[in-house]
Amino acid sequence: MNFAGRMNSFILRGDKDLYDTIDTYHKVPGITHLEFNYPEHIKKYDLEKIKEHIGDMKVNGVAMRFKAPFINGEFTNPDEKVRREAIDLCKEAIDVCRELKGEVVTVWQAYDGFDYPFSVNYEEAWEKMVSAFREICDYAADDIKISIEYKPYEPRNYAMLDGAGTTLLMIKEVGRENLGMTLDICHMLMKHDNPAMYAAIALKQGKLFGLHLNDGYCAMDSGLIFGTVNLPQCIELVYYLKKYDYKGTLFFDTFPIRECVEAEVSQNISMVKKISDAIDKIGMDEIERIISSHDGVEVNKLLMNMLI
Ligand SMILES: [Mn+2]
Repeated sequence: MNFAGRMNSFILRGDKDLYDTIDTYHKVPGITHLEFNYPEHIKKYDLEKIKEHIGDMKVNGVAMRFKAPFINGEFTNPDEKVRREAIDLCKEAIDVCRELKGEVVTVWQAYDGFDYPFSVNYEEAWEKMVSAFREICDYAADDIKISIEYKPYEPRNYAMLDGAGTTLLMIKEVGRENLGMTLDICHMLMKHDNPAMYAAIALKQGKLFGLHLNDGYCAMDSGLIFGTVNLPQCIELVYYLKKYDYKGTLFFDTFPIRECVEAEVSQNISMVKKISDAIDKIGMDEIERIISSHDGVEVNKLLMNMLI
């Protein structure tokens, strides 16, 4: 399995910069890939020096972090000049992703949303997103994937791409092979989207381009250790990853603020592996049989067997 940890888990603690963080991830057992925020982790640093520190580690990709000039929207910004800057920033991220030998640019549109009724022309905003994604996907051509990470709200009260269904609709309308979806469990829980259900649908369509593993209590983007709150749903998600033999990188989008970061990352890896082992012990065929029984009691027995 491929695993990546979050750079900011170390950087935001204040005692490590990006280079130290890369060096530290080299030493965390199980971590195979690195993932960078753009422009956040790249512009302040030297790209050649970053590559030196990456060494023999693999890079999964680059994730867009839109800040100050985009607070009124990225691809839906009413100011065409700002909208253009957002698209160009994605193209820069694609260049950096290529340079670092990454595979996917993740796009979280923090500000393409709204706060007040009557403050956005929804049809026009939708069209602006479709055309922006087409341009970005065409620039990425066939060597880089573009993956939409939806989040239902925060920092806006409403996001335009607010759920898995809306995101899949956007992907379908854009109609580009290299456009897919990144599912973040906390974001899904905030929307009341069941992680396994949309992972299964996206996997079936070949559109699951990224996974952000974490856990939480639904109301906020909690960023807790995978499987610590909604364990049955997390087990169900891993079952579908195994069913479709998912080969992508599992990125832990968690926020160890009080915990030892290395220990927290290791615990996430250990949780995924333990769940995977528990599934193997029962067997995929047996789980499939229980699913097809549509029997809540049988399902509960399955969970109990997994936990013993
Ligand atoms: Mn995420």
